[in-house]
Amino acid sequence: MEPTTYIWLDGEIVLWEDAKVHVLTHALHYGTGVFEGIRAYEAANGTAVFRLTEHMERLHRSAKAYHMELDWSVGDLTKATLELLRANGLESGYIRPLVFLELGALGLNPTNARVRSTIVTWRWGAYLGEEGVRNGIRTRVSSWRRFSGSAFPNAKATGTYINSILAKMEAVRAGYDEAIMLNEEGLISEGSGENIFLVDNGVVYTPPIAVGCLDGITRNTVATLLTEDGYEVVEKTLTRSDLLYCDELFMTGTAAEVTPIREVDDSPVGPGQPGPITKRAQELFSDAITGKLTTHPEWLEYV
Ligand code: PPE
Repeated sequence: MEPTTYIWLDGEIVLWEDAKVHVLTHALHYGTGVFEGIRAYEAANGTAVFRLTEHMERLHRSAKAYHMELDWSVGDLTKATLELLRANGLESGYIRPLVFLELGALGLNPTNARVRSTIVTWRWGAYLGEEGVRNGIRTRVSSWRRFSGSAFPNAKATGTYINSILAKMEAVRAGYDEAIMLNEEGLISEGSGENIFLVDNGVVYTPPIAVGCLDGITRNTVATLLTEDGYEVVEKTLTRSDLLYCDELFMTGTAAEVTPIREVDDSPVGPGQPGPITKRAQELFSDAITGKLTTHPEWLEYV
């Protein structure tokens, strides 16, 4: 990762190398942090952050799930993000807000731990590779189940990502690009850091949030754009065999954007290359993030 000059830390803009924490930070020991992933793009009228307010609202919801009291409102955090992007002179990039428990408590009762907040920005290219975005990625169904009943699956908490990391490492070590995770009941949930969509006979499907996948903002964006473009988009529980017999599959996420899946468990998806609806989703998404699409001006917050 290429460092930028500044980091926002508890209300101040500090130098990148000065944003440090103590080794007794509660979050290091027990994973007590909540975070977001956001992207800024070069849009029609300059640099704009995509659905910034909604990401910061989700950060607040994640914090609530773990009883973390934030010192900063959604408005404070959006303002801080825009200031930081300006300070770093980034015309596009990835934004990582993180709220975590620091000193004041060790052991499993974090009541007295100080809540700290930071925002970091840096340049981050295609999450699953440029090649993956163009031609699709190779995936396997993970032997690890996406937890759904043992923590809040819809809160982006750092500790729970150990589950996704196991799935990602297993997939990559076996030579695949990404894992597809089933929930504890064996239904399709999502990727290690992406939601999943399936196309069958011209209809677009994605698992409902109730299976335990993240309420993805890109998921919502793509479902909205495809619906407005005339496609039928349906939330439906999906099984492993649906992956095998469908026409198209793709993943969505802030980092992954819209990435086609060309293979599941060594079987090609459809003809083994990105299908027309996947490509349409990529096109619509690209128009939305760059401001070419005029129907959702509320999604872009300009720096
Ligand atoms: N599911 C999971 C488990 C997930 O982590 C993400 C985002 C999504 C779905 C998609 O959500 P959204 O970004 O709101 O569309 N994963 C973030 C972190 C990736 C990472 O490696 O860290 C991201 O895409 O920024």
